[in-house]
This record gives sequence, C-alpha cells and structure tokens, in this order.
Amino acid sequence: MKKQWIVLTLVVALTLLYVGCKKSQPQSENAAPADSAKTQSSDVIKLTYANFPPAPTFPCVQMERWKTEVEKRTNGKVAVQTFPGGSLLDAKEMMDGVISGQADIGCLCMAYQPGRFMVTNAAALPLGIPSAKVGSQALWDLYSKYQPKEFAEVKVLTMFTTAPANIMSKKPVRTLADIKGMDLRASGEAAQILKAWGANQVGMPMSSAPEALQKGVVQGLFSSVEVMKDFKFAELCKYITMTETNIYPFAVVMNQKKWDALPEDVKKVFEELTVEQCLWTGEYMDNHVQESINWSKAEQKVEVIELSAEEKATWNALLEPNVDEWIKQAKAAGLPAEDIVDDLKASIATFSQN
Ligand code: DTR
Repeated sequence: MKKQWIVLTLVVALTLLYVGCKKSQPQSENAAPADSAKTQSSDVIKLTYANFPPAPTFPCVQMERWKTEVEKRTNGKVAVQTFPGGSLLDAKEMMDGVISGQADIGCLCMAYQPGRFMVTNAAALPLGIPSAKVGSQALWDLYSKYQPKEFAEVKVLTMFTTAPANIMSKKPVRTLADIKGMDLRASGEAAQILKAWGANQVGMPMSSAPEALQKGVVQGLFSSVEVMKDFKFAELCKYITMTETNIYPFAVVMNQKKWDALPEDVKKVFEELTVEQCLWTGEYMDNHVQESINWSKAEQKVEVIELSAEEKATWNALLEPNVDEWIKQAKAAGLPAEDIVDDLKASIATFSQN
C-alpha cells in the first residue's frame, strides 16, 4: 500500500512539473513537433513600413522591391508589412511617426519639409542633375559626407531622387509669358523655381495633387513626369513642357530602437541594400519616366513641348538667384553652404560620366 502511494505521488509530482515547465516557456521556445510551423512564425521579426502615395507610384514600387529582397535575403526571418497611400502615416507625419514608433520604417519626400531637411534638400537646387540615377547617387554621397543632424534620431536605410521635373499643364506652356500667373503645384525648392518663372506656385504633397487638378485649384504641376501615367494626370494635363530642371529628394528611415534591436545578420542585409536600393530606384524611375511619356503621347494624345535653346537659356538665367538664396539661408543656419553646393556639383559631374 505504502509503495502504491509513493508511486502515485511521484506520478502526480512529475505531471505537475511537466505542466508547469510548459507554461513558463516563452512561445517561441515551445518546440513540440506538431507546433513547428507556429514556432517559426513567432520567431519572425515583423516590421511595418509606411508610405504616403498610392501603391502604383514609384515610392511604393521601390518599397515592395525592398520588402521582397529583405524577406528573400533573410530567409523569411524578417517579414515587412507595407502600408501605401498614407494608411499608416501621411506625407508630413512620416519622420515624426517613425521617430515615435508609429511605424517602424517610413518613406519621406524631403521637399515637403524644406526647413527641416536643409542639407539634403540642396540636391533639389537647379544644378543640372540629368537623371534619377545620377541624382540618387549624388544625394547619397551628400548624406554620407555631411551626416545631417536631422537624421540623428533614425537609421537611414536608403535615399533616392526623382527624375528631373517638367511642367505638366492643361494649357500649353511654350514661353515665359504662358507660365506667368498660372496656378501650378510644386513643393520645396521646385516651388521656388516656379516662382522665379512667374507662375503662381501652390504648395501641397503629391498625394493631394489629383484632387487639386480635378477641382481646378491648379492648372498643372511641376514634377517628374512618371506621374502622368501613375496618377493618370495625362487625362487632364495634355501638355508637358520639357524643362528638365531639378529633382525631388527622398529618404527611407527606420526607428532607431527597432534598428538597434535587430540581429547582426539582419542588419548586414539592410546595410547591403542601402546603395543597391538607391541605384535600383534611380534606374526604375528613369525607365518609368520614358514609359510614361510614350504612354501619354500614344494613349492620351499629350503634346511634348521642347523649349528652344534660346528660350531655355532665358529660363535657366532666372534660376541663378535661387542657388544664392539657398546658400544665404544655409549659411544663416550654420551650414557649410558653399562646400555643400560644390560637392554636389562635383558628384553630379562624376556620376554623369558613368
Ligand atoms: N515630385 C515630387 C515627388 C514625387 C514625384 N513622383 C511622385 C510620386 C508619388 C509621390 C511623390 C512623387 C512631388 O511633386 O511631390
């Protein structure tokens, strides 16, 4: 009888011990074979990635490409959930939203907060950047060299630019007289350029442009022309005036704490992608601009207006004070303004040769 009690007590004690151990284990270490799929999914590092424009536009196309590459190169260790169209953070909330952790990663257009991103917005000056690929590389070099303090609270995952901006309008713009007083949408340095040409610039993020065009608040916009196809602006704007003036700089930033918490092998994958993503996006943008122009001409009967060399020289001359004005403001903000502009010019010359 005594022996039976001892055996029973032992069985009960062992059962309790087993149940207790199982409960106290963290979920990810719950390694019962039947649970293995669940185990793996709870090990996955999940990251949210916010973007402001709609899914078919280039900032979101590059976001999806980055997600695919990260998930592939980390063998599924990282899963990225993307939020296009301002569904997690809007254009102007992007930087602060990532700093505060509302999103782990965010894509922002620096022209929407010109005073905040003074150094990198120098890339938006009319310095003759000929393509998104050249612009993206010059921007990355600028960021790497000056490490602006406005990015001190985040990890920068990549930067890139648009292709040069052109005028897309409902009425033809062939001379400076045509643009005078015309309500055109732009942001940041591009808005200053429109002002110099005598247009009435209306500032707003790209995500607000479709409604403004529809409602007639603006008669056109000044931006890279892939938007003629991606936003179907060609249905309303039947003219493109090729000025090829300046680019818009973008950054992809990550919450610093989230970055710090990543394992080293994942950090390595993200670092590898920094310059690669910058180049990929530049190339994608340049090709897509060409596709958009072809589509606009063929499908939407858009006229592409080329300015004569003489006319172009007059337009360009009006922009010379813009660089001086930026230098003045940047100096007042304590920045080595002339060095920044000289460095940019040198990078543009170097990358334009490749
Ligand atoms: N050109 C800037 C940025 C820009 C160019 N294409 C897109 C597409 C989607 C969002 C932003 C942009 C602008 O005009 O806002």
